[in-house]
Amino acid sequence: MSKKVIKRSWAEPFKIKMVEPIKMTNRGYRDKCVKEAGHNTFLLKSEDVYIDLLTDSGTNAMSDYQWAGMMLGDEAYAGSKNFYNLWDNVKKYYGIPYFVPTHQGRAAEHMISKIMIKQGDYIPGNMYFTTTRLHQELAGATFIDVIIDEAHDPQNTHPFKGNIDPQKLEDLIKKVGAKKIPYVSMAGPVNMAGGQPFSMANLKEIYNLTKKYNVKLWFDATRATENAYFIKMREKGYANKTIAAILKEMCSYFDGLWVSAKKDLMVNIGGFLATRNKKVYEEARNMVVVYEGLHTYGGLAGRDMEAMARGIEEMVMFDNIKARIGQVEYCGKQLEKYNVPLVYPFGGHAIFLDAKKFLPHLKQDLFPAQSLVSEIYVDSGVRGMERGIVSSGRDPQTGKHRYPKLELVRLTFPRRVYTQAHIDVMVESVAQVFDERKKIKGLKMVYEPKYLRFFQARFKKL
Ligand code: PLI
Repeated sequence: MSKKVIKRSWAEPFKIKMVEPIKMTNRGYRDKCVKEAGHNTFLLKSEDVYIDLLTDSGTNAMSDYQWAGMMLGDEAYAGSKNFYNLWDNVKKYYGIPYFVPTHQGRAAEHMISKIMIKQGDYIPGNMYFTTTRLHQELAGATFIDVIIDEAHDPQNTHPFKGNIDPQKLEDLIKKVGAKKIPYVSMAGPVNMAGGQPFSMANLKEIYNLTKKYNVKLWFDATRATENAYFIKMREKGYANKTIAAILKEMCSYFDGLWVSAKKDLMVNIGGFLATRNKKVYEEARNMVVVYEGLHTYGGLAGRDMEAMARGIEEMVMFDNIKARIGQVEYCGKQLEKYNVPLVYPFGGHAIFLDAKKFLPHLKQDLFPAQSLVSEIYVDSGVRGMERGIVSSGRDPQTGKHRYPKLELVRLTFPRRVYTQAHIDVMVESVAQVFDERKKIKGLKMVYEPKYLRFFQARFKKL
């Protein structure tokens, strides 16, 4: 037998059974579309988008196994069989006993914030997420970012930029008192930091710290399998563990968790809350009937819950997650060839462009990331999302813009949807816009809604 190492390129662990045609448009048409959308990619019509990298939320391609499950929907108002299948898999894979389904992640965030938070409380977290922080603030809390400093530096290559700084957390507990902190909000990977994971060692340290002060620890487990993948690849002692085992170990340190099933679970709609605390469960189960629907469907159809139950089984398959993160990595490496400024290390769900470095001639008040994402759409029909000053919103106390250190464009990969050739086109377009970056003059905000302004704000070109 030859000892020569044979090269094998990376490829997806699936083949395509059904296709959805996409419309090809020209630059003049897209220029008109983006003006009508107020230079906000959330306001574009999907049919005017060529490659849609706005989000990986609910935009995934389900497997034949999931579609087959959709046909087994038990659409009973109460006690649907699919609810019990889903609950079984939540117990089996997340290891948490009590469970309430919701129509998506923010509904679970709303419930847990209302149940746990009192006016004047503080919620420490590893950087913010838009909907998570808003629900915490609406419930009366002040959010405090306790992520490690490295997370705010796009060039820093720390392998676990999602880690919580234990010193920052302990200082906060000592300053405001543990009674004012109903829970620590820990996400993994951290979306706004560039899809950056936390390490198991950090999680254990934070777990011990919260136990010392009798503070609860809650998990935004929306993309938890990506965090588990990074632990397997980067942390000593985990290389031979399965994604399922790492996920279970991660969850074992938390008092409860919420999930937007539209990500890891590879479905188009869904979410849930899971807790170890019977009292919290009873309250959530009661709240869900006010805001979502009965506690055995939480705003979902039976068929959606079946697709979620089956999605849980697929999300922990190593080849699936490896291909997903492999696609992000491939994209990053291609963009590097053109010297496009990026966030490092490459994240789990998206490639993030560093708009401050991309457009150094634009002050943050001129919305560099918003300008950049709008230009990329005009260039090629590729749709991304702003993750900078617009997403960050205004400080509820002062009413002034928050000025985040990270001013980014996110190009997000729906699971099992686009091919390497789509990525190549996107890379060529970003490289072209980078070449012509000096022409970009910035934007002025002309309409700003009260909450989560990035979804609906409108802009005009300067
Ligand atoms: O979009 P929802 O309501 O199902 O989930 C809210 C939500 C919670 N946590 C995290 C980490 C998210 O990423 C998240 C939603 N993310 C979206 C929509 C995104 O485009 O990243």
